Amino acid sequence: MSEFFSRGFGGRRRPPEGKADRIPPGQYYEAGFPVLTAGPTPTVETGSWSFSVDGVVGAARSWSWDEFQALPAEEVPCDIHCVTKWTKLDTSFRGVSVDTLLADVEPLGGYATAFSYGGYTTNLALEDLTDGKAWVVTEWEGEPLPSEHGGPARLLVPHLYFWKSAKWVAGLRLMDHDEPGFWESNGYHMHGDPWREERYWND
Ligand SMILES: Nc1nc2c(c(=O)[nH]1)N[C@H]1C(S)=C(S)[C@@H](COP(=O)(O)O)O[C@H]1N2
Ligand SMILES: [Mo]
Repeated sequence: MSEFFSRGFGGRRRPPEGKADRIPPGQYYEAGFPVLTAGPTPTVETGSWSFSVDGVVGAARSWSWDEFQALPAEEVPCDIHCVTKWTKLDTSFRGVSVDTLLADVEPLGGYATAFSYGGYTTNLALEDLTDGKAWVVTEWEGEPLPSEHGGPARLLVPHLYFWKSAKWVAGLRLMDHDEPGFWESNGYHMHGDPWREERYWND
C-alpha cells in the first residue's frame, strides 16, 4: 500500500511518518512554503503602517506599528492548508490574537471583512476570528514575516483555507451581514473549512 501510494504521489508529497491524519481530504503534503498572490506584492512600510478595527463597532480602533508591537503577542504553531491542495505542517508564526484586538471595540455584527494594502479582501464570520482561532502575525519561524508572505503583517486563520489569511492586512471591518471578498466573489466558498472541503461555491 505505502509503495503504491509513494509511486502515485512522489516522495515529496508523502507526509512524515505518523502525520498523515493531519492532511485534510484532497490535500497533499508540501515541505516548502509556496507563495500565492493574485497580483503584485505591495510595498508596505512600517513607518506608515496602521491596523484598524472599524465598521459596526461600539468604538473603532487603530494602532500604529509601534503601538501594535506593544500589544501582547504569542507564538502560534500551526498547519496551513491552501485550496490549491498543498498542506504545510508544523510551521509557526508570532503575533497578536484577534481577541486582543477586539477586546475594547464592542463588535455589533457577526461578520467581518479583512482588508489589505493592495486591495485584497476576504470575509469571515466573527466566530472564526475569536476564541483563539485567529491572529495578526508579524513573524514567521522566528524571523520578521517576509514581504512575499504578507509582511509586515498578515491575518492568520489556520483552521480555514489559507486564502482567508489576508497578507499585508490593514484591518478588520465588522459587518452585520456576510459579504464575499475577492476570492469568494470569484467562486471560492464563503466559509472555507479544509476538513469539510469547502473549496468552491457548491461544496
Ligand atoms: N493580500 C493578499 N492576501 C492573500 C492573497 C493575495 O493574493 N493577496 N492570496 C491568498 C491565498 S489564495 C493564499 S493560498 C495565501 C498564500 O499565502 P503565502 O503566499 O504566504 O503562501 O495568501 C492568501 N492571502
Ligand atoms: Mo490559495
